[in-house]
Amino acid sequence: MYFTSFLIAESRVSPIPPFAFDQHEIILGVEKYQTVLSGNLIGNSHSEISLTTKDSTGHISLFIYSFVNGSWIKSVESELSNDILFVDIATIAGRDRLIFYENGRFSYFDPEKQKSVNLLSTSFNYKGSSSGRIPWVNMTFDLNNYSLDDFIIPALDGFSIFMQKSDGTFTDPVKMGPPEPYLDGITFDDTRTYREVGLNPMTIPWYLRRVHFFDHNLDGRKDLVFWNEDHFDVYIQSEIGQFDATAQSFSTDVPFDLDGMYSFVFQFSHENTFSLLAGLRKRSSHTILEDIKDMNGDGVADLVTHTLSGRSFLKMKSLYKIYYGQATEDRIQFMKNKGTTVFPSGKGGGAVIGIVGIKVSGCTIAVITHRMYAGGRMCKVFDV
Ligand SMILES: [Ca+2]
Ligand SMILES: [Ca+2]
Ligand SMILES: [Ca+2]
Repeated sequence: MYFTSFLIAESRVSPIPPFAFDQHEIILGVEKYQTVLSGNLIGNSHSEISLTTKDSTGHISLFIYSFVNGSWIKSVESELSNDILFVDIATIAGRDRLIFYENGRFSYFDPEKQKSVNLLSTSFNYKGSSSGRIPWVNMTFDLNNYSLDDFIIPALDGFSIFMQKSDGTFTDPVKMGPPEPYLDGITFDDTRTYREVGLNPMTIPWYLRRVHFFDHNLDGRKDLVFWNEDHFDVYIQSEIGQFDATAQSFSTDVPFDLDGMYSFVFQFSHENTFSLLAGLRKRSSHTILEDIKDMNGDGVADLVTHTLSGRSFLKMKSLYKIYYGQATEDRIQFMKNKGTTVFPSGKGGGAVIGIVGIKVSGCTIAVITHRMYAGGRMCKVFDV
């Protein structure tokens, strides 16, 4: 039936022109360290391309390329502070801005004034390298859907949330969420504890995997939710777009061992790396809280777990379970007897990139994206 639907839909689609895209080339120079990001930085009808470079003497420069009269031209060239540690693009007061972090403060670059403007100060304990390239580190998300990006800054003992006001300034931070649970853990290929490794461009996305974001109390506004050992802490979003400073808690009978895919790497620190890769060990199985999002399109968030089982770290089997969120009078419940299973075939479960729920021709399907050993990607599709 679905195949027939696709055929009907296909017959109504206008033919795609053979060359739907123009190809352009931008020469970005020869600096060894280059970071490219895109956004609507100038405020016209096209997005721009920003290039942040660092030369061999540590000088940091910013270039913005704009699309003008059919070609890309360099529209901004400016020196930036040499103390910048990482960059990002965020929506500040209605405009995309290149933002950067240095010396305990976030700033953005104003292309009209050709200078940096302070955004907020924070005692964020960044442990990334200050030499080499300038990484892209994203800690900005529009949490209340006001089209203004807010900051979630992780720390060892929770998260600091800075909400953006309409004038582009930020509220005082609200601290929320439990401490990072693996601070004394060691990954199987390291000798340092996670506490010693600290917050850097690789681990910051790991920390942020512990932030769950869905409408728990069914009032139409998404809430911030954290797994805290054996229950969830939820910080409810108010009708003015702020989050309660005090958490409510709720529990679930859905079984999982770990929260966030990153936590998987701390489960093997006592094992020999060669045995782990070659599979010369007992079979292990871990079930991870993968995500909480609406998978079947009914507007109620669903809880997705990912079980990885096997002997070799490289050949683990994946098993996804989707537990449908049940709307009660005033909140969502996740129950272990209300679910479905998605089993992607093939080995290398660790190569699974993610699972999303999308609607196609009125049906909702789960799409699992795999990273293939040849370097490409493939998707597998399941009805849910
Ligand atoms: Ca916001
Ligand atoms: Ca809510
Ligand atoms: Ca749902």
